[in-house]
Amino acid sequence: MRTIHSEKHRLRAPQTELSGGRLVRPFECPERVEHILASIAQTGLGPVEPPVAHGLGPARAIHAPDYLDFLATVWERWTAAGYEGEALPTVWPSRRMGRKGAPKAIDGAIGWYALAGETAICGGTWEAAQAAADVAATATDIVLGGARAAFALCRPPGHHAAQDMYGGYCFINNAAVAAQRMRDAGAARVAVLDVDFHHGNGTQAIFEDRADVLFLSLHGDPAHEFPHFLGGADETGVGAGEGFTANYPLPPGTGYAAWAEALEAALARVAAFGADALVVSLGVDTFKGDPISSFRLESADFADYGARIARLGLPTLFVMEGGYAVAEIGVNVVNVLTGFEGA
Ligand code: OKP
Ligand code: ZN
Repeated sequence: MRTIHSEKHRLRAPQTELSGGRLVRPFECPERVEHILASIAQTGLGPVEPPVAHGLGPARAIHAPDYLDFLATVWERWTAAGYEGEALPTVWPSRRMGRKGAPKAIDGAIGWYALAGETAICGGTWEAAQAAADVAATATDIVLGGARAAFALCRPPGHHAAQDMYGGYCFINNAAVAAQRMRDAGAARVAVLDVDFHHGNGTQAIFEDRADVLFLSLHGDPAHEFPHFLGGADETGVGAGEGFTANYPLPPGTGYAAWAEALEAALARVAAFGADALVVSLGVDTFKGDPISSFRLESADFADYGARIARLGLPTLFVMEGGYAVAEIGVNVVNVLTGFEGA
């Protein structure tokens, strides 16, 4: 399997994450990618290639223009305001404040576009996010060109980013870029299967009112876990998209037997939908050793579920999302990909 990867991910190197009332070193860190590359090399998964630059077209196909303008300028505006720390929101258009639209001041604008407050923006974030979208678009084209599968080693991740919201470490929704690109290239029906521990709220928001993209997510129940405000089993799609969103919230402590049962239900939905292609939002924070998650998958389970996904027989793009047990992230990711290839 070919992997697409950009060294520009290193430009996203924030020093801070707001966690439990402290500023800590971010869980979503550059070394994650180095461990994945080492495991790819060690197992001989296949070549690792740089992306083709696509400009902003693929991101514009799913994100609002004002949001992309905000991402392009937020760091400059933050530093111009005289702030010395990394950019974090402190105020939001919350439930009792009905303003529609970003205010002028950067303090207000950042709260307008943030869906959560843990994710610090630093210089280089925008360039890295654009490179991750290029990675997704380039790997999509490999699958559209007839490959059985490809791996988009995106960083920063994307599945929490909505049309005009960033957060949960995500800025451009790389999986949504891929799914939309498949549609635009003529795939009539695309399924996005999100196996990251966290609900893919951004991907759901982008596609919830559409019948051409089926979104499915297995995740920690939002009653207990981030992103807290989306991901319930009762969310099944909106308007023309009714019936094309499927959530499988699972309780804290879920192990592989229960997780795999939910996966089989989701895979049956993908097959019934008649998808022409599959995008997998691949987060390995379901691992038992993950520092911010609560599922209990073992490394061997990742290979098992990679094989189960392969049995759909669909052209498949894997898009990297989360996974914060850094020492094991490479083995867990590559186990999914080799499990898929060996099926
Ligand atoms: C990004 B991705 C846990 C707080 C969680 C944010 C998690 C973002 C996950 N106490 N904070 O889906 O892996
Ligand atoms: Zn996650």
